[in-house]
Amino acid sequence: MGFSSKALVFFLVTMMAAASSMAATYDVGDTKGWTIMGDVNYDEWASSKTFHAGDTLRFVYNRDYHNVLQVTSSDYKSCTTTAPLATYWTGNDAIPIIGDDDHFYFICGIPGHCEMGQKVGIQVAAQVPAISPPSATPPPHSTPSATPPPPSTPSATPPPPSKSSASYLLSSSLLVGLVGAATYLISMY
Ligand SMILES: [Cu+2]
Repeated sequence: MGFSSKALVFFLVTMMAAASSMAATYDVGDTKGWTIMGDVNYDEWASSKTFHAGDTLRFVYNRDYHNVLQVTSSDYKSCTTTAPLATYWTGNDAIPIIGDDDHFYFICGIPGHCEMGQKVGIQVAAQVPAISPPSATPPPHSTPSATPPPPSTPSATPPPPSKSSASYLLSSSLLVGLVGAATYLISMY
């Protein structure tokens, strides 16, 4: 059991590290997309996700009716469309999230849309807690993982245990043999 639980922990840690390093793509508004229809609450949508640097935000919309402006925090709040940091208008904009522990703000530049709620603020999670364990720990981890092998070798001992029980049987039969021999020798006298 010791081995399997250790193996399970190792497996989970590996999977978590792999998962945390895996980039994700988030469709803004999910299936509803980037729109003023359906009263989509983009704040709610954003707060339901955890964004990491390396992930991708995808805005899917009808380019005839909407666009995407990346704006400052204050322009996001005031729905100011005149000084965007970046502008996207393809109708299927994949925007890579770069920088961790940061905020990114997007609004629709079509008059009135931002005011109607077509705006989303993205908080990128700090990588320190998420990534420093995987990246910084790997060295320590790889060392511990070098240590696990020894445990895994002892755990390869499960077979040995069965052998040790066999050797126990062996030694006990040997003991019986010795006792028998001793008895024989004693009887010789
Ligand atoms: Cu719009």
